[in-house]
Amino acid sequence: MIVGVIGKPNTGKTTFFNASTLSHAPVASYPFTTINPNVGIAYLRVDCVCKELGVKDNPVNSICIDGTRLIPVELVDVAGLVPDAWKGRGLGNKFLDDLRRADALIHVVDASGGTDEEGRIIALGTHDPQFDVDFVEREFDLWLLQIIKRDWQRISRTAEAGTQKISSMIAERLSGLSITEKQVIESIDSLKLIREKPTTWNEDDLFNLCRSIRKVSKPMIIAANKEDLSTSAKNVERLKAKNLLVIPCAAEAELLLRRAVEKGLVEYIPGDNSFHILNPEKLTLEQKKAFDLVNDKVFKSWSNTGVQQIINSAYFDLLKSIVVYPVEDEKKLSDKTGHILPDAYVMREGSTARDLAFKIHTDLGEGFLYAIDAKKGVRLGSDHILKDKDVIKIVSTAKRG
Ligand SMILES: Nc1nc2c(ncn2[C@@H]2O[C@H](COP(=O)(O)OP(=O)(O)OP(=O)(O)O)[C@@H](O)[C@H]2O)c(=O)[nH]1
Ligand SMILES: [Mg+2]
Repeated sequence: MIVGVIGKPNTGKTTFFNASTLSHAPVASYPFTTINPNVGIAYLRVDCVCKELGVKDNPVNSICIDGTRLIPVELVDVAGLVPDAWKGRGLGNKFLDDLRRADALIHVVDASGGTDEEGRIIALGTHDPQFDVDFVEREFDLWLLQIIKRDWQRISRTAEAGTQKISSMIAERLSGLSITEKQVIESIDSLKLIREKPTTWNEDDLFNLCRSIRKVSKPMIIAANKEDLSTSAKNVERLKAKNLLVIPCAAEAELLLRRAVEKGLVEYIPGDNSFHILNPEKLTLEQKKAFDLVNDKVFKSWSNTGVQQIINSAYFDLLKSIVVYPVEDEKKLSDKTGHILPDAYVMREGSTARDLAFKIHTDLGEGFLYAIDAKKGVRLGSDHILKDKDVIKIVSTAKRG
């Protein structure tokens, strides 16, 4: 699973990316700072099972801080897009190509209304961020439409002649975009388009189809960024009234805190509702001012920076993920070398015990015999559907380690 960061230029996409992945990709107050995609590791924040099991863990693939588990997930930051990007304006549809692999999108908007639709700085509060939400979605839809329309006449006729299904031909054209035929069928049916008669689908039908495919295959959360600015609160309310999932954030504040943690200046776990300065007397005046500002404009007004909440929401609300803890010794809850609760895996809801085995290692999946639910001490079959916070041992004919 991978989540992409999308939006017009200069909204803070790279700042959001750097804050969540602790990367150092270039950030600047002008459009098109990012050209090539940045791929990095962000973390999901969850309550670790170590608490409920009453054990002291020592994770390998993830981090546990006092019962808060941070689990690595992939995030990709791409170039900004401008109206008509699908036709090649700005950096063209390169950004869309860079998002091919994304399973869900975080749409970073400038909630302060201080940048125009091309990302140029304008007076605060003068641009409507809802305009950006609409145009970015439309660009995505038009880009899909362009792909489907390339040889629409031919494929719609082929489908009507009965040689091949329209859903499979559309899915084929969108393959490599993490879009499945099932999602295409779901979209066709939801619009009540007649699958056997694609030549009767008009331009609007095709556009709506693309919109629907985008919605099911690339679910989106709106990150209403720059919450620290005075004009943002009003816009956040307006965005929330019109869109399904909106979470306000302050990417810059999160970045400042994460860097401060790196330097040992503050105690802060991403997603916390406050931060703690370790040695206030050692701060420079400038640092003190910056922390005061973050406290006032972010924590006091919004309770958190929103960045962690958005990443969690992308994985849990949009992608419906669960977290599973594989172990090799179901009694000690450890791996072979004695690490307690070594790994935490993020999986889609509905994943089975066998899926987990394959995720750990192909050999383990192929030699799968059964699994053990370490919490209950019971055997599970290959098709057993896993739950969030399951601790599982896989028993397989494959020898590991
Ligand atoms: N006030 C405020 N400014 C922010 C915040 N996040 C980012 N910015 C500023 O917004 C500007 C653009 O940031 P970038 O992260 O480069 O934006 P981008 O969306 O990646 O831009 P492109 O790569 O050009 O598309 C910079 O001046 C950032 O400092 C925030 O939370 N609050
Ligand atoms: Mg950027």
